[in-house]
Amino acid sequence: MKQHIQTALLGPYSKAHNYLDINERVELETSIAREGLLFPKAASTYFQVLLYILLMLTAFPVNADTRTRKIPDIEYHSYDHYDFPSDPEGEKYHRFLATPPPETLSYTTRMKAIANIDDTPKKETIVLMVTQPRGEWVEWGQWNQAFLLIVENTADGLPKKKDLFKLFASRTYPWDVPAKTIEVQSAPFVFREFRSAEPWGFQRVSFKLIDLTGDGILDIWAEHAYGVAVISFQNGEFKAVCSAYSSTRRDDPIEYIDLDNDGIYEIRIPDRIVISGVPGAAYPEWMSLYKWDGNTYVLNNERFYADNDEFLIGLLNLYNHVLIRHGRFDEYGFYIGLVFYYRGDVPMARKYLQWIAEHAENDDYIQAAESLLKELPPQ
Ligand SMILES: [Ca+2]
Ligand SMILES: [Ca+2]
Repeated sequence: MKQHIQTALLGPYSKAHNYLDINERVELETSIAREGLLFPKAASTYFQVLLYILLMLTAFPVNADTRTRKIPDIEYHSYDHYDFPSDPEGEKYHRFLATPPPETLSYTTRMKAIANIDDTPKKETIVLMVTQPRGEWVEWGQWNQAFLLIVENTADGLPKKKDLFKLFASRTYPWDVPAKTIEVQSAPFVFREFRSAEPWGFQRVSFKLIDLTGDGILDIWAEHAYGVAVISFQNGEFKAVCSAYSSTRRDDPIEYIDLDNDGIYEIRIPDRIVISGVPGAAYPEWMSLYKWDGNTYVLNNERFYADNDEFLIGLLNLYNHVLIRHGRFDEYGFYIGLVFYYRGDVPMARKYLQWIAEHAENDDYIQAAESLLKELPPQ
């Protein structure tokens, strides 16, 4: 919550954006809290009080950055839930998906936006579509795969395709839509198998347009409960520049945030360290921080972990606790080694990572530790 409050006070969002973001966070977090995943009952009142404080804070103007950012001209349109399975106006975009889905599925248009997102003077229309199961038993909102379409609007009123992306899929599907696939993976050093029931039960999948890269051209931030994908117009084409899956049991939202107030956003993707084979072990949050390198988003975890004593102390405490009780510490040990690596503490990084390389049970940690050890300067 501390980070949220900081974001609310210092964040780069315009007031309108801030309000939207916070609302979305509240929606996501209250749904998580309701499920009792993060907050036991005793903590819920405390949680609510913090939410009220947060909402009050966001009611005040945020001046930090609005003076330099132009408010972009964007028109959003959401399709009505009750027009299930689809709205005829939204259906006109389904032809770009070309392939009819299997009989058990249908295409639904979720939302669109009209704004200029490339180097042509005209505005583009950006459309988010999903496949969803058919049938009376299906709840509105269940979906299997998402597609993002970018079209230009021609003089004769017929939209013309500029690009089409497969965004998120709850598994690999057999039908062949002529689209670029964004291979969404867990962030580096997060070795959680991405699993999901099919179809996804959570309803929300959406996008917003914001200039993340600071070049004056709006980028596409597409998000759902399990992950994010960012599409940016670069060197004459639309490209995926950042994407990751994350755990829905994270404490913090996936978010973009301008940490140094230079007009270029960093991206923070929190996840959970899963501890296997140790009953009752705490699953700490692991943050992956990305920065824009002028071309794409690259991992910049040094920025997050190098001076983060609090995180390291927390992890060391968990490590000691598990070590005493269970004699097992593979995952904590790996991440402690990794934090020392980011802090530039070579002897400590080597000590922990060497142990993992030689003794850990999970091959993912062994391989990652070995590759990190090679990056360290020779002894
Ligand atoms: Ca344009
Ligand atoms: Ca941009």
